[in-house]
Amino acid sequence: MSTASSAKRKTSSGTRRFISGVVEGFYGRPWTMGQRTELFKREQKWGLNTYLYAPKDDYKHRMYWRDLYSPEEAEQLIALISAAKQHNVELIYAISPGLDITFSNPKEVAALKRKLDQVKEFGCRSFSLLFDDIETEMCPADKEAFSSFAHAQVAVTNEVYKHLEEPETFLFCPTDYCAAFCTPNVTQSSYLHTVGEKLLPGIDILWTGPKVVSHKISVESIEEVSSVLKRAPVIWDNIHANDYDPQRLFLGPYKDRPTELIPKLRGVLTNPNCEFYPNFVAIHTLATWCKAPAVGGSRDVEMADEEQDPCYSPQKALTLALSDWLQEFMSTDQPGGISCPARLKKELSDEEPMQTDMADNPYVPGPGENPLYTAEPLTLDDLKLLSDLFYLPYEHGSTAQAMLQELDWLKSNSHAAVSEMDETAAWCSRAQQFDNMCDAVVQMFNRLSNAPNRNILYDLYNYICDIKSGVGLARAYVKTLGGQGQPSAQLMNDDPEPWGFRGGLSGEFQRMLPGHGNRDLFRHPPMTAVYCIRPYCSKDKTEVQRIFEAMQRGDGRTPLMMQPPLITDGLSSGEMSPSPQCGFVVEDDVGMCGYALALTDGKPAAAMIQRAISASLFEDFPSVVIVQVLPRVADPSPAKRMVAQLLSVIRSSGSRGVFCELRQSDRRMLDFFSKLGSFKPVQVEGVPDGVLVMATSL
Ligand code: GDL
Repeated sequence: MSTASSAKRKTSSGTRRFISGVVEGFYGRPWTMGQRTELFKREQKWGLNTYLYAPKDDYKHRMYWRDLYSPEEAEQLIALISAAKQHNVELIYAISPGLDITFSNPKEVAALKRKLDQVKEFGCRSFSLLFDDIETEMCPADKEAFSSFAHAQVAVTNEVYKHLEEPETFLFCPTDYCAAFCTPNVTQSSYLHTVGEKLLPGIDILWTGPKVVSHKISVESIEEVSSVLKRAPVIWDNIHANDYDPQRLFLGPYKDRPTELIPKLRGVLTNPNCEFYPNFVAIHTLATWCKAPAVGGSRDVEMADEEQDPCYSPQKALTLALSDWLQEFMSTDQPGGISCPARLKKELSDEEPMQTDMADNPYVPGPGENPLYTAEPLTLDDLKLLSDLFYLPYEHGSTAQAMLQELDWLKSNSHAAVSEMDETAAWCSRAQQFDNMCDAVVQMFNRLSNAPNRNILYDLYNYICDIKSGVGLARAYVKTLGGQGQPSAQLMNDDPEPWGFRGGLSGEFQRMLPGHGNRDLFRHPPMTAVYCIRPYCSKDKTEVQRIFEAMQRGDGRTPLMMQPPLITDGLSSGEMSPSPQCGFVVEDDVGMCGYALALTDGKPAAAMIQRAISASLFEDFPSVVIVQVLPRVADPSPAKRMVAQLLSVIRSSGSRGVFCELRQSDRRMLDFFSKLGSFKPVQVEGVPDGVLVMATSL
């Protein structure tokens, strides 16, 4: 970097200011100019300083990047740039030419310069070139001109940067913008090395962390990438981005980025939810994080989270954000200008309401007439609950987690609902608590939908409706388990209303694929050991047999010959093969450690051991499954995943149900199937003593 430009990049105190703020970088409907202006106000108020303009689906940002802005568009952009300035926010204009640019064609580079020159004329001084989410194969012309894709991008970026006279802020987004995209890894990525070495030092580089949506960003990972890039990166943080799933919204606090990172980064920009208004928490908590004092500096005792981070507590930052958000929910002075009933205005403010006919002459119900509808005000607890239900991509909030745990317990202990007195009382009391939690969600929904600020409500509406109906189904199910509800009401109805089941073709596809739901946050918390689940093949016969025999020996107390035979023994011993696609094995770093095999039609296996089992079992549950996992696998997740995959294959084969036979001495597998929740014990004639049958409908 030249001395002149390096001086330019410093503030009066001699250090470059930490870039902090928002990147509008998601797919889908871009924010409106009004929302962006509102964003600048908030950023200024909360101490954030940057806005990166990069809406993926804005025509002229990406797909039609060469096209100049029309006079009307120019007017809007000029107003936006000046609004940012007014609020002391640096607007960085980004362009994404990577879909179709030919890097080696001077006309293309000229088009890029022309477009950025136009935006410069609008008053913009900060720019960015983005090469994320593009095809990595170069066209023949570029292959001839450049030794690699990185060389092509760097050459064009450096040229544009110089053409714009080395702007103080100029950002580059690489195609390999997270560790997961680097081949073979960050330190050995030739793409990143070229970028680090060849990109002019005045250009900063965007980085999303270990993954596109990074669960955690560690100091070590940033030190690693900084040494390759030869500069501290600007984090493009997708922690609150929700453009990849229409059912998710993230209202949890900025989290799992230690504040120790701050001095090691050039900045942080959050790319949040597509819906503008629900981003209050995402941006507010990021602002709190950015204000965390440097380690060694004066500690903010209020914000400290002794266990995690001495300078920042996500929980406290969340409470601060939600308290401020509550004010905004109650505000009738709304950005976007939707008016609310004069009566509400009067209730909410000391000021006189606007003079309208209604305000002059309000309707007062007479005796015997309906009283006026009154809405209960929204509370901070409502917002805490809302945030817990829509928390973060890798974590549910504490109440959501507690609800899942309770439902799981109620389900797996449903036998207690109708057994001994003490057990029943305990079950009913937990069922009541669960019902209360569900009721809190419904009450929150009611108070939210009555809140005066309709803009926030409308952005939240689909999500809160969805959770309300999900909770309603769970609530009805628990009532059914406790013998209070009508099983046929909503859940087990043959012809339920469309809200009685999760809809959508995409969901249906997912349910048909093996592994559906295997990233469930509740059932599958991140594991420490690495397991590989793969389809069974005939070569696996011997290993499966070995595991079977090891498990048969079991505790060593009951000799092999004394153990009652199971219908599935032929599958485990290799005498029978599983039905097509009905076998999975799991391996850890030692080798094969478990298997799950099934027959879509269990009758031949029963016949093989001359088991005269009642025909009604096969009518309801034609298929049979066996699962075995060596005791060294303490984590139940791999077995659960194999079962989930098997059930999905069996269901696709058209089977109505599956059963398994378990030896009563096999406590582990009994426990495993009981905890799964879906398998229930069934009484079957013709089963030897010491064998239990559990089954599930599909
Ligand atoms: C991405 C895209 C971003 C998108 C996000 C979440 C970057 C650099 N690019 O990969 O536009 O919103 O994932 O889906 O993050």
